[in-house]
Amino acid sequence: MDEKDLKLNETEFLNEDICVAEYLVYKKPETLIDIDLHYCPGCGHGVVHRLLMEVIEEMNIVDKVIGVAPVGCSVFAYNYMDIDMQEAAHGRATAVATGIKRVLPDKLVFTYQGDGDLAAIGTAETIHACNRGENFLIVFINNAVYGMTSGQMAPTTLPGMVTTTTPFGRDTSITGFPLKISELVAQLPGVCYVTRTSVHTAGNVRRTKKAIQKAFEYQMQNKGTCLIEVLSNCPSNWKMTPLESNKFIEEEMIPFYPLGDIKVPKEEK
Ligand SMILES: Cc1ncc(C[n+]2csc(CCOP(=O)(O)OP(=O)(O)O)c2C)c(N)n1
Ligand code: SF4
Ligand SMILES: [Mg+2]
Repeated sequence: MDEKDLKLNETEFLNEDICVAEYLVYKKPETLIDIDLHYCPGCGHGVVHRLLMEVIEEMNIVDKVIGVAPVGCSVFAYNYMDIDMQEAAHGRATAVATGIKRVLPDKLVFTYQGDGDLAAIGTAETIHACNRGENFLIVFINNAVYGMTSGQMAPTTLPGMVTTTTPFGRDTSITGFPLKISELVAQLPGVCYVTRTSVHTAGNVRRTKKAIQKAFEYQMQNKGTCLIEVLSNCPSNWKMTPLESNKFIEEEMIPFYPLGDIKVPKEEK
């Protein structure tokens, strides 16, 4: 762009002049289907959907990828992602992914699961798939509640956190402590990569994208199970504005669920 182009004089430089292909620096991935998402404003699910589709397109693996959708707010993930997708019963995504990956080992498989799906009803499937070292990626969306069913306590709900089933705050003497799934599965020898990211700031969105890319690379190298936990906003059930929900992640969730790599492949240490 030369100086003349940069002159933002309304009469000379209309919007149509800016919106030309040669100035394009960002576009929506084609595999992110162009329909309205049903997610609430400020929800983290849509951001993670976009990142997955960006990575899959950039890595040129659109025809190789199979996703497994969960039950939860992202139950319709297959309506938004223009790739091969399979729905699983609540909590059973890693069992379904095991079958798919074993029958079609050349495919790149990922599950997409909320904390209720993965860490409550699906705890057994998750732990055993990780313990078997199944060679696929688990994308774990931790918003600390059962979002879809109106915000009940999940195993990941923070101590003292108010939910519809813990109206006085989560009392750990009654309900136990939040399950740190990432730290748990990182102990298992079949698991190669575990990291915790978030989508509440631009920098963390970029780090989440990088983690997804790395996990697909490890899967191509048959390294075992990868799990990416994403701390994700649920403004509706947290009864917050989207901005307040970003602050909640920063000030309440991250101190309890610290961001960063929990396990990386041996040769990268
Ligand atoms: C077998 C079964 N049990 C319970 C439900 C009800 N149910 C639907 S979604 C959900 C929780 C989803 O929470 P989470 O996985 O955290 O996803 P989020 O909506 O927060 O993204 C529950 C309990 C169900 N659909 N099927
Ligand atoms: S209820 Fe929460 S998780 Fe579900 S779409 Fe709304 S913000 Fe997202
Ligand atoms: Mg949830």
